[in-house]
Amino acid sequence: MTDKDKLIAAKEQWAREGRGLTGAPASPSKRRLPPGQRETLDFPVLDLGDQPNLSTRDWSLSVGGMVDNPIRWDWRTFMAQPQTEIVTDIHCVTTWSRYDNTWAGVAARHLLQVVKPRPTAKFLLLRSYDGYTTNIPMARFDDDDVLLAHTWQGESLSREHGGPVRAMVPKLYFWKSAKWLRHITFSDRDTQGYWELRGYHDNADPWKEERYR
Ligand SMILES: Nc1nc2c(c(=O)[nH]1)N[C@H]1C(S)=C(S)[C@@H](COP(=O)(O)O)O[C@H]1N2
Ligand SMILES: [Mo]
Repeated sequence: MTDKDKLIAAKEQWAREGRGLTGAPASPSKRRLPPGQRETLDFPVLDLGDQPNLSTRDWSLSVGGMVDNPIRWDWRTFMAQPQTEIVTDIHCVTTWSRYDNTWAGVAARHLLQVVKPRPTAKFLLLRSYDGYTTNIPMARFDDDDVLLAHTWQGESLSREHGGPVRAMVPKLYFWKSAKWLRHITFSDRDTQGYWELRGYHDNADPWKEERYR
């Protein structure tokens, strides 16, 4: 097995064992830290081991499925959209949390205004340039802190952290925040993504400890 296969196998095993699950409520003195999490000051890199090397010229985002106005944005068009800045805490299912990350990019709510999902569209599937996929309920994507981010802490998002553009869905575990974002499909049906097919939760709310199914 390669290192990458070993890491994936280990994470599948943790999902089966329910690793990280405490069942405990968040302690009131640590309201900021969801149950079973601990704060880290560095910014670990986690992915499937294949980090696409995309210049902004190679990158584009397409959005389709149950929307009235499908789009394909190249870098220039993406950057011409209204820009938003947010500060978020990151909560990774592997139990690290990182506070106060400043992100800049295009708000999910702006994207929704542009593509106009049909009322029947209740689920999103995000697809990335490394083949990664993850599903997000519409109700969680349609939030004022969800961003398609190109900047972290004032710097262009690095390749290892998902540049040129990644999703940032602060209220869900970090695996929902797809790096190297390529495509979003809206659907009336929930299609599981890479980790969801391997035992991770469809909703992924850290405050409810929705780590695994
Ligand atoms: N495209 C892509 N996005 C991804 C992943 C991946 O393998 N590929 N891994 C996810 C997981 S499991 C985590 S914890 C975070 C890690 O993001 P980071 O490397 O910036 O810390 O990215 C998520 N987004
Ligand atoms: Mo993860």
